Amino acid sequence: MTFTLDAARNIFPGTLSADAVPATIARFNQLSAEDRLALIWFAYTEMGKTITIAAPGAANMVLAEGVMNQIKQMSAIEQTQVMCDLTNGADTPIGRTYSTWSPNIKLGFWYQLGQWMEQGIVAPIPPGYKLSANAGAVLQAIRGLDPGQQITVLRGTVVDMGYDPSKLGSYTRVAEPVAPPKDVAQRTQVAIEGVTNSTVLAYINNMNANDFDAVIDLFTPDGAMQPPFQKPIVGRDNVFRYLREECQNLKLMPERGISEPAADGYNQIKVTGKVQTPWFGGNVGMNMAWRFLLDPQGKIFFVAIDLLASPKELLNLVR
Ligand code: 45D
Repeated sequence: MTFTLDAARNIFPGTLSADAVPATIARFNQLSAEDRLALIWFAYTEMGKTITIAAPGAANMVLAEGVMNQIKQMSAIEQTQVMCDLTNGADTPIGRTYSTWSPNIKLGFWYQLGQWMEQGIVAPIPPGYKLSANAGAVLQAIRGLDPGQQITVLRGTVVDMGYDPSKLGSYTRVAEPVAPPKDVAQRTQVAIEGVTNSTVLAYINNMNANDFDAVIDLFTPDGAMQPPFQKPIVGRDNVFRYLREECQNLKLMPERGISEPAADGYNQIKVTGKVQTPWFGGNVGMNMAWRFLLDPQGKIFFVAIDLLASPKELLNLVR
């Protein structure tokens, strides 16, 4: 084994990812809880005018139902307190439950609360609430992002809420059930301009079919996957769990790429294209890159998935 994970992470270093996303989330996290809630509300309702969000699947909602019903029964003041506590990462029973949920369950929970806030079932953001100057500036920064970056910021804020799961001790993770992979007859095959590598094509096609057993077979035992703005997830067991928890029903639409030999018989392949999330379907195409490092046997030692800084980056295939 010659490549280290650190070396692998640096393949195609000229790839420009959307740094505005973590920068905006960091600014957001400096704000008061009230400002954060109001800001998300404004950002979410503004976005909702141009891009529609899909209702979460029933499977997600069932898993959050207990907490949602508890909140429904509270007074308006208590409801506001729960939302502020979640935003502050407070150590409360609801904050602890929330932190065991997968991102999709967290998003489904907020989706439902948002609807209830609109309907007056849950305490709304006080009418006429004025954002602080800093919060206004963060909202303005979000307005300036492309839609793919906007939804990534929103998702990031939701995922970060609740009690810190690393302080929970041992706990059971709660994620939506994994649906069986698509029937062979329903599957699609992509073509990528400039890339015919069978591992890369199988990766994309099996991801699109939710066939995570087949996807994980493409990895080396110590293989790693680095999602956008995250540290690598290392080893088959961890990657497999991530695939089952967070990667159902994505649509990967690669467009073009480049394949070149790396040291010691490895191959590095960069592919760019669009990705759709089931939450927004065809309404939002995120500009993405995949940077693969394949071992001499053609197994995936490393793949980074990057959200790109701009559509121009889709054409950046230099080393
Ligand atoms: O606080 O190849 C209110 C991987 C106000 C796998 C609210 C991938 C109060 C490998 C409005 C109620 C996964 C890495 C809040 C590929 C308040 C691979 C509610 C990439 C919070 C390609 C807010 C996949 C709400 C990618 C309801 C890039 C917000 C997937 C909802 C990206 C926001 C998916 C939603 C993204 C955001 C999904 C639903 C970015 C969803 C974003």
